[in-house]
Amino acid sequence: MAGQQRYLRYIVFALVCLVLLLFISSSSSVPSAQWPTSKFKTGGAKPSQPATSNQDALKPASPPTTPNPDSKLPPATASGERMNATFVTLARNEDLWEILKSIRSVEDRFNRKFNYDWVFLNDKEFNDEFKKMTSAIVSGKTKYGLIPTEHWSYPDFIDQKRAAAVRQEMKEKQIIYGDSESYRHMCRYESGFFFRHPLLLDYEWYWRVEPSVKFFCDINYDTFKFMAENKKKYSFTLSLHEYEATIPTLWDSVKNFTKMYPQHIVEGNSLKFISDDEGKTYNNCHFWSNFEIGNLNWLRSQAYLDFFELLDQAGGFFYERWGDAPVHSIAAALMLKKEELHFFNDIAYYHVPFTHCPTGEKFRIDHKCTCQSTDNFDWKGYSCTSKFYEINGLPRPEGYENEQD
Ligand SMILES: Nc1nc2c(ncn2[C@@H]2O[C@H](COP(=O)(O)OP(=O)(O)OP(=O)(O)O)[C@@H](O)[C@H]2O)c(=O)[nH]1
Ligand SMILES: [Mg+2]
Repeated sequence: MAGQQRYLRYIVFALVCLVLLLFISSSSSVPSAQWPTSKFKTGGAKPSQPATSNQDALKPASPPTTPNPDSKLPPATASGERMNATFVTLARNEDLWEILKSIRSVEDRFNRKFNYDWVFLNDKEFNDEFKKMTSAIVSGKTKYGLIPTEHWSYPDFIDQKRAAAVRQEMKEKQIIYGDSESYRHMCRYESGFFFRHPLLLDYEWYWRVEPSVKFFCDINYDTFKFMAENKKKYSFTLSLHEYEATIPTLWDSVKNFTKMYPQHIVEGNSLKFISDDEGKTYNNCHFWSNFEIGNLNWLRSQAYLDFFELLDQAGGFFYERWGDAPVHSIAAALMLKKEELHFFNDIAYYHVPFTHCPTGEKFRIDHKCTCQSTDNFDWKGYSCTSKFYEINGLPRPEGYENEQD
């Protein structure tokens, strides 16, 4: 009996020792404040896989396959002066989650280095969640503006019954947004009012951003400064042909404008971009306005205001479905000099369903692009970018043939 008890004591003692040993060995491999430091500084590629065991975590990080020399990485915040510029977004509260994706993309590729402000505009008050979430990820100041009712409602001279009948007709014809009232207010607002909002009066330059857009390449210079230094007033990344059924009489109004205000039509303009017969008809080419970097003072100029006023009086925002893209584009083509327009080939961009992905692999590698050249819309038949190259005598980039239809 005594022998058995001694035997049991030995077993208990051995078990306690084993548990103690196990405890000591596991606590010694809990990571302390002294993580192994990699030979490669931040900015260099990290090991592609997380360590699979505590043992692995203690090994020095394996060398990255494509080290990025620190000198090639843009600084977190670019030095130098800033332009008087802001991002601007028109959005509804329910656009929050899609606009956050767009902002993240803009910040990652550009604005984290420059910290420009962001103005949000809405026909209803922005709610607290919208303000909280957007201001959390914009690196500059955020401002939230309510659109005055007069800028987002029917002017007196519009026959609302006629407008409703048009919407019904367009619905039957299945014209995209043809039956939408809010879409029409949006197009009219973007055409004639956003640049007059009190929050925008403080700025000279704007960059328009919509929900659900993507930017695919690093932008390592100040695009606003580029615009100013190169005397640019309006810019684009994608261009295409407008859906004719939405603008049947737009060109008639444009012709009336050129007759009434010949002084606003500048010499050396880009008429050839928008008309193939010296102004008789519109070829439907326009810059896609969901992306724009432009000069607010130009939009606030008498020439542009006269243009908008004449179009507004013609009623086409409600009796047809004129978009702000052809309106801005026609104005830019007629009232700016050719050299004042800029194609931002280096801003790789997506808005459903089109992509601008810069032609040429070297550029895409150097700028860490994530877009696929086969998705590039520039040289496809429905784009107008070839025409822009043609009228400006620009040579098309090498390899464009492989990106045609
Ligand atoms: N506040 C407000 N913003 C709007 C309204 N309708 C559209 N917007 C905004 O106006 C811009 C253009 O609207 P979209 O719906 O994107 O129009 P679109 O680009 O022609 O069409 P999508 O292909 O749907 O993107 C976006 O920034 C929208 O968030 C509206 O009724 N109120
Ligand atoms: Mg959109």
